[in-house]
Amino acid sequence: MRASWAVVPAFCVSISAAGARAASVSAAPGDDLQAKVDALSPGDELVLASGVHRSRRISVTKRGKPDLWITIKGSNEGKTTIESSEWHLFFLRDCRFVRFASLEIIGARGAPQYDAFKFAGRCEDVVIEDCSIHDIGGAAISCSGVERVERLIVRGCRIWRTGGHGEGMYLGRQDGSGVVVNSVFERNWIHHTGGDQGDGIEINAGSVGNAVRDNVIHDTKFPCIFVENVEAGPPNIVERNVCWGAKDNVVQINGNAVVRNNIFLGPGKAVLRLGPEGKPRPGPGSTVKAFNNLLWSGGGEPAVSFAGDLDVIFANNIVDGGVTGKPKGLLTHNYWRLDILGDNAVPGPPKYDAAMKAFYPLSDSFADKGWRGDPDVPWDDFDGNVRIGMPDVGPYERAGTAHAGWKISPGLKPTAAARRREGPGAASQAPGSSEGRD
Ligand SMILES: [Ca+2]
Ligand SMILES: [Ca+2]
Repeated sequence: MRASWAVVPAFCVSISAAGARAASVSAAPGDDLQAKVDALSPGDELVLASGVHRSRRISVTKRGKPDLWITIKGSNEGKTTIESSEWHLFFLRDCRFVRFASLEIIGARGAPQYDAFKFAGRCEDVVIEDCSIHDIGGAAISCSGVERVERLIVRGCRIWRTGGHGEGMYLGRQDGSGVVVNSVFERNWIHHTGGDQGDGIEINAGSVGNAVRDNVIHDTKFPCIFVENVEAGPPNIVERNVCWGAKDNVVQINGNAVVRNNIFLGPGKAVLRLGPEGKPRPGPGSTVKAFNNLLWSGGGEPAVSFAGDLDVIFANNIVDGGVTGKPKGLLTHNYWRLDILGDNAVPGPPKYDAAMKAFYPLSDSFADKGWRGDPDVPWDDFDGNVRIGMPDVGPYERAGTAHAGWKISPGLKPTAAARRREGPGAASQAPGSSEGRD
């Protein structure tokens, strides 16, 4: 039975496993959200009722505990929208163990440049999930003014029509003086970013040890994924993403990263750029490993562009398009459509239906033609399936003549577990997708 908000107790107290009092508090449209957030203690959750809340900046400086997270979320009884009228809706400073979920965030008409989630100081263990962020005056997630952010997870979010500099996510300071590390950005759908730059996900200098995986990113201005970091440290892992369409390079990786099992498609300046534009400045940990990617430009335009001074290990990739620049490093077991660099693992044209974004090979010509000479060569494929025998060349491990995995389309990429539950071809559920405002 669905209870109306009038009869739901506004304050329910329960005793957590740790023995602390944890409360669930609700907020109705018109309530003072800052006051509600200020009153939260470790373990508490604030549930915003469905409807449109209008708010100025909400400062979040709360610290939960490992077993007592603080949660701020929308009601599951309908869409909860927060319309922001001021710079930076959620301003997170020095917070820990805080989770945001199931919120739609939009900018008020005529609001100035602002970000939906703006981080400052030192934040750890923050989760933002299943949110829909669009028509805002700045970035959706901005860490441009932080000292250090660690273990940030952004998952299952749809982000579109950003403004200002326009990044979907801007992670770390440009000059490396503030970093985002050991964080995960997964299963997001980022598209039609706006503003004057509009990168999809941008990881800046000194930000290392992050995972960017299973995202669907398309129709951006600057690259869909831009890893600017060239510094040493645990590499940034970019895997199982599908990206298409940028007014710049579709994906640009400047250094110290493992890029594997991705499907990157034109149009764009180059589909994958390895190394900085302009004068290369490789740092001490700059090697880029690119394994089992599909790079498709659709013609003679560059599918891959090498900066030259950057060390690469480039194997098991399908390069369906042109090549610019001269690589430095090891290139082996790749398929080259036009210009052959090193060996060519597979003769003849690839057999897949590019017009339908269906790149599962229609023949077994790529099967077992790959290389396993590096520990970062993937053991799974784009769909999350285990690779059998030698890795196949490209993002898919062929198992049978028909593709049983997710069909590439705008929307959230479903998890392998969800696909198994729902069967092949199951439509992905995207937050905010019911609006049809693409
Ligand atoms: Ca940018
Ligand atoms: Ca195989």
